[in-house]
Amino acid sequence: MNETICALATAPGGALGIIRISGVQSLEILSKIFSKDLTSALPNTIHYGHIFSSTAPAGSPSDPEVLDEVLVSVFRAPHSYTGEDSAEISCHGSRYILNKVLELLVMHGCRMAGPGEYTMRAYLNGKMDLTQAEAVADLIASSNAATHSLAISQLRGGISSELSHLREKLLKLTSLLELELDFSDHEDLEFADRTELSILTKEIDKRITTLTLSFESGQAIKQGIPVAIVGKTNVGKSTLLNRLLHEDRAIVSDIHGTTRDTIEDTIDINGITFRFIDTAGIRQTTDEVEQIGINRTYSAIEKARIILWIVDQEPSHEELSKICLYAENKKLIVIRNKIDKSENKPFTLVKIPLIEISAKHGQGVSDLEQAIYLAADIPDTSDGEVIITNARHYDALLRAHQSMTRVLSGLESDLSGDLLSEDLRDVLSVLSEITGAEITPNEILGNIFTHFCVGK
Ligand SMILES: Nc1nc2c(ncn2[C@@H]2O[C@H](COP(=O)(O)OP(=O)(O)OP(=O)(O)O)[C@@H](O)[C@H]2O)c(=O)[nH]1
Ligand SMILES: [Mg+2]
Repeated sequence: MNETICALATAPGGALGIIRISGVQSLEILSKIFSKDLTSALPNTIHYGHIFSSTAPAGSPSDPEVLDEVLVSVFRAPHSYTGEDSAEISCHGSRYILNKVLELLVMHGCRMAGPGEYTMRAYLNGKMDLTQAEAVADLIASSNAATHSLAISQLRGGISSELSHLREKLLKLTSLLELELDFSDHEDLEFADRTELSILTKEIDKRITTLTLSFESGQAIKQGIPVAIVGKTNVGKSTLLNRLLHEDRAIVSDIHGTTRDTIEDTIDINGITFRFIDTAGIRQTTDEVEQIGINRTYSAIEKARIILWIVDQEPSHEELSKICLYAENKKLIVIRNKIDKSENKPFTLVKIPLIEISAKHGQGVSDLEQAIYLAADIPDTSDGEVIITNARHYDALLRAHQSMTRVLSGLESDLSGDLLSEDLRDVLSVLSEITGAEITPNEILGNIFTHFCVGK
């Protein structure tokens, strides 16, 4: 933390490159290679000047030792990203220039920053908590509206404030229990009765459980929601995949059993990434390779969140019950394909959404996309709903839930208050672990920040 660090913050290849410096000596070191003395520069100011490649900057801008014309933004502690004195040099994007500037900074006393070191300093200097620091990495990695919205809401303290509400309630519960412990020999004092404590415990645990359950949606949003396209051979599964992707990704033919292996690709619908998996058509076969493909169809069904079951005629009673069996606990959409063919007769289904399309010619496909989007059932973060996307948070919340379950059964079996408050203290400490409010071991910090890019 005492060292001044530097790194390239932008990806190579652009017209400009930004080099970040942070630490007590930032402005002193920078002044040694810049045409102006910045040691007393005001906070949040921008300075135009030159970077000199020689150690002793000589006078005029036309000096042959000028390396680049740059803009330097100056930030002062504590009002900077890291909370330290820092600067950003906007250079021209040449690899040579950027490497040379970094070399000069290191020569004058900077150290090259490790991955995520700026954000780690921001956390250690109290500029943000751990969940917000993690959100920075998610924000940089966000690739669509949904992942962006999750990262922004976490960065703006969505999870932190949710956890602080929980913390308040837990403290209330702990204090009620401890009151009982401290004054249990005063018979004339009245304490909150245990039913009341159970109600409060259940309320807290319910919230924790909702958060842990949201992890599945969080993961799905981050990795793309898996959608399996299944059905008998030749019903048009691959044609639909190609239609959704707007490209000839899978081989289409009127030979039954064309698709042997699963084929996967992603598209965004209304800002959410869906991972479509085209599968081998299901039928009885003696072909060994085809059978392997069909087995893969079943495992794709298992992993999917949404199942698009395609038919090109009314499914038999037997097929329908098979469909319902496989789609148990999943969102199911039955698709009647090839509506452009006159021999393909309409039918209705009870309680199962049915969409009619022509994968070949495009009719009904945008309705299908909307149905898929709705089936994803993604909670809306814009109205403050918190979704857990991080495995570290999920793991901690699961532990919190386990402790709360122990508290609840302890309350119901009249366990003594001191044993109960021990579990409650565990929950409080788990919540602090998520936000990093308690001292976080270096190993965990290392784990979190190594996944960052250098320069952030
Ligand atoms: N008329 C019409 N033909 C279609 C439509 N969709 C698919 N087809 C045709 O149906 C045949 C089978 O299409 P595929 O997409 O290969 O079917 P599949 O379900 O992937 O078949 P398998 O991979 O063998 O399981 C092809 O000849 C397609 O051109 C449609 O909407 N209308
Ligand atoms: Mg196919």
